[in-house]
Amino acid sequence: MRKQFHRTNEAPAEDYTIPQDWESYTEEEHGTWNTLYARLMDVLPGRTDEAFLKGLTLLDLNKGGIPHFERLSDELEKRTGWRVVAVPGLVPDNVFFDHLANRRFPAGNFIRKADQLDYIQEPDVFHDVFGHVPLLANPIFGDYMQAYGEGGLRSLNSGCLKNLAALYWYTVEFGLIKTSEGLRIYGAGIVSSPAESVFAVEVPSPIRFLFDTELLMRTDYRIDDFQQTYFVINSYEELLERTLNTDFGPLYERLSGGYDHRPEDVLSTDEILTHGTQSYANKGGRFAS
Ligand code: HBI
Ligand code: FE
Repeated sequence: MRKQFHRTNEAPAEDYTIPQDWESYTEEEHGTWNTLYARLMDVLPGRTDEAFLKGLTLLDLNKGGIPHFERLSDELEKRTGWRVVAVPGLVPDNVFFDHLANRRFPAGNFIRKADQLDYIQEPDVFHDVFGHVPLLANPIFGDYMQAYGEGGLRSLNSGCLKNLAALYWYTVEFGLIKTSEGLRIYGAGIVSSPAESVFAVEVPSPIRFLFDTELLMRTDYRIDDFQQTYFVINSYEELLERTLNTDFGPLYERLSGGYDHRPEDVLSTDEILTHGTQSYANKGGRFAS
């Protein structure tokens, strides 16, 4: 049995890293990875960005079973300098930012139980590795993730961490990208969910805004259901440039440190790709009878 570090009183290492302990994954746990992988591959082609699919293949994440972090990291490091380190679950913000700023992606080493394939509270190895790691093989996206970590470290005492968390949420986790082939997914929270992968690009319910750093950082989000709002970038270059060129000092002064824009609100000045009927959320979402 895998040790559940976060359920013990054991003191964590300062950087919260633990051994992945790859040898102790059971056949059933590798099977869970394979089941989730196969379900996603039924829906992702044609809905997710090519850069994501390219990363999956480049890094051999399609070879079956839970990846070995050291071997995966050696491959990834050759391309963009990123490595994957194992952590027991969510880590404190300062620790998380420090890892990203140093091109280490912290990934949960445990995998969800076979009877909870669709909903998990803490990011597991499938979400973290399948969802996040392929795009770290993309040089521009890799730079964006490092810049986010550096921005996070600089913002620790700003009182605006909620706003910065929204930036991560609406890009790294739930971002959409416009391509010559149409709207595509790149956010890890979407690509690791078969149902939201269809919802995010095809269903008329959610609003899809063009990327706007300030609006995005003012916008609240839900963590327990499909998003009511997505933000769409034109390219990873745009995402990186806009983030690097934003002066967060004055921005934080304008933001209240909280959210003053609800995800379902559409302002007349906003640049909108689809207005969103909100029919899904209005019917009660995931909890509809
Ligand atoms: N820890 N392991 C892990 N993974 C995350 O995505 C994560 C975290 N700690 C903090 C955190 N995310 C967020 O608060 C950041 O987006 C700000
Ligand atoms: Fe994530």
